[in-house]
Amino acid sequence: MKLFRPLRSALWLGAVLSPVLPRAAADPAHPVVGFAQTGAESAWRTANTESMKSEAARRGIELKFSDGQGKQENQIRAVRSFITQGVDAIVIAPLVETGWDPVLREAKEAKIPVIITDRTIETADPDSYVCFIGSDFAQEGKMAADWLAAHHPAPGRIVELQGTPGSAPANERHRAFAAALAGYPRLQVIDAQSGDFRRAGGKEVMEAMLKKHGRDFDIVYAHNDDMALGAVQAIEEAGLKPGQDIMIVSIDAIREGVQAVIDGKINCVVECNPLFGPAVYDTIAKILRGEPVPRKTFNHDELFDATNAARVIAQRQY
Ligand code: GYE
Repeated sequence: MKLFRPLRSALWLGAVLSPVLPRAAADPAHPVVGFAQTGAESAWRTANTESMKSEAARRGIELKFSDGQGKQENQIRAVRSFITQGVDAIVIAPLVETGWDPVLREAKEAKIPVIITDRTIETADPDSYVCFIGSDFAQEGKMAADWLAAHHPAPGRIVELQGTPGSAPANERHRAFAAALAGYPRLQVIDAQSGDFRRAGGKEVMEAMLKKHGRDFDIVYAHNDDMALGAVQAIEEAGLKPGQDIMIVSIDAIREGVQAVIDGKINCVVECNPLFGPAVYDTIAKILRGEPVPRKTFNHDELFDATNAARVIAQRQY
């Protein structure tokens, strides 16, 4: 099995035509694109922003970028301003799953196609956006649980560091992990709290968990590497050995996460690839040419532990 495969090997589900007809003025190769980003909470997010910006520059695409600073209302305001400015396409990385319908309706009325990237949404009108490009968070949660079951033979007590409440990755990574764990009754989640996908959040929550539970847990499941790296700090400051006294599994596989696996401080990272700038702009070009696009494109994500982390670190692009 090849251990690192680029984004090209994405999985496509179904094909759709844009529910709105592209406007005649749009140049499919050089469109004006508005991108409403969630914020800058993690290294994953920084890599995602960089992929969107650098690929736009490389292709001569005018990108209007908005950093939502972790607030949905900022993102909604940005989308409204993209509509007013008459961009050719709008890309949203939605902070949370719900609450998008009114602004999506406005984009549809303005005949501007919307691409949802990174995080999925719940909507009453499936035609309110054209397609989704991102990772399969349920699959990632299941991979984390299956890895733990295979590598933690004794009964295990887990603390779960959750992502931003209401966000698709926090919801799905929690749900799928819990569902998979039901098949491994010796592994049990004893407590869970959100660290908001931030390193400082992961550290604070882990300090509180160590104070509350002492040595009564021996596994940490973190919804992202930044929180896991924050937890590593808290565990070390408590005089314990992360990766040994407490097994740590997390998601993203940023370079620092993979390095922590090599250093033995994190035991396993499940990959979540943020580099989908090229896929997003290819998709926009197709939409603007009136061609069908896949309704959902999932990145192919790998898993790295002590058996393969050293082999892949040099190729990590984020
Ligand atoms: O895992 C986390 C980030 O939505 C997949 O958001 C993304 C998540 C990613 O802050 O690090």
